[in-house]
Amino acid sequence: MDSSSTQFGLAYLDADEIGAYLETHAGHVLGVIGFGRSMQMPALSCAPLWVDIPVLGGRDNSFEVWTSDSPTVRCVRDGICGAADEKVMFASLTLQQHAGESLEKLASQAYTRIFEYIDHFEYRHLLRVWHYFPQINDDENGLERYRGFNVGRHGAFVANGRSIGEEDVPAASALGSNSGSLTIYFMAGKLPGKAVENPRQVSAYQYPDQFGPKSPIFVRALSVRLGGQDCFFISGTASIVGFETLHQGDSEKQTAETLLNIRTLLQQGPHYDPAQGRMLLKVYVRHEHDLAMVQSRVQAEFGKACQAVYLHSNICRSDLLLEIEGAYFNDAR
Ligand code: 3EB
Repeated sequence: MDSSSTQFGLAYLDADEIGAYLETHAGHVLGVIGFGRSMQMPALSCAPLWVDIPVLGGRDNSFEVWTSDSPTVRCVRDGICGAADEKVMFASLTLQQHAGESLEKLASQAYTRIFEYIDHFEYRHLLRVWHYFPQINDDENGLERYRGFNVGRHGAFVANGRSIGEEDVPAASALGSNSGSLTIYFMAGKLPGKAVENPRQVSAYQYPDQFGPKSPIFVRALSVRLGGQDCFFISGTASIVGFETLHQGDSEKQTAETLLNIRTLLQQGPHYDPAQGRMLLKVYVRHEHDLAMVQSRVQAEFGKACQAVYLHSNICRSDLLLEIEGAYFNDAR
């Protein structure tokens, strides 16, 4: 494949594939994120981003690579490095949490910087955001860290005059890492995407306050046309119906419920066709011993053509045993 045939989209790659892939797609790369054990990376236009979450299934690491069908340009400002084509930008930031500083404050600072960055380059619409930070379920100043994170994110949306509703809220994931600080990467568009909610679930930004003083801000999925394809970004999806966790302590039932939620979301999306397109999943399991069961159910649901990466990670509610995020690309139209 030469770079002129690069598609817009995503690949999950092994360590022995990444070098050649980046060469083939030189000039078209939007972003590269490594999971698992860090290793020497080929030269990239931004420093390599590592997330300390172990990769399951016998691999040491895995690479998430976003590419564009068009040439990309580097965008650097205020410590945020990214790349953009004419429609979307992809960038990341890592914030250190210093002693005496709350995750809430860090989350608020991170989002304020993201808003400034995307506004400056005029890709004002957040489409997809990934968040990783350690001790996600631990207490910090009397509040679970994930809930503190939500307070900070919410505060930044309000302080920056961003509306909280279907308009301009991104699809997202928030997972625990083993070390590091707050790591966020994101995709933003010149034009907004179309939010897709799950009729089986209350919108996350309308969660009642039993899940924290401020609700999370993400939509369940987002559909956007990029690179001549319909792209469907599925947020981290778990065994939640309404706003409650179902099947506490039962990973098999949680897996079935999660897959039903994803199936439901795909049915809301405008252009899902199981016989066409490409499906990629990141599957986060809290307990390694659930891997084989989850793998077989995911394969039964999506078939072998679906590319899935399995990661060992804490989920943002302590009673959730797994969470699955996805991206589906269809160029049939
Ligand atoms: C949930 O449905 C599970 O806080 O950005 C999934 C995706 C979840 C994104 C976020 C949280 C987030 O509430 C948790």
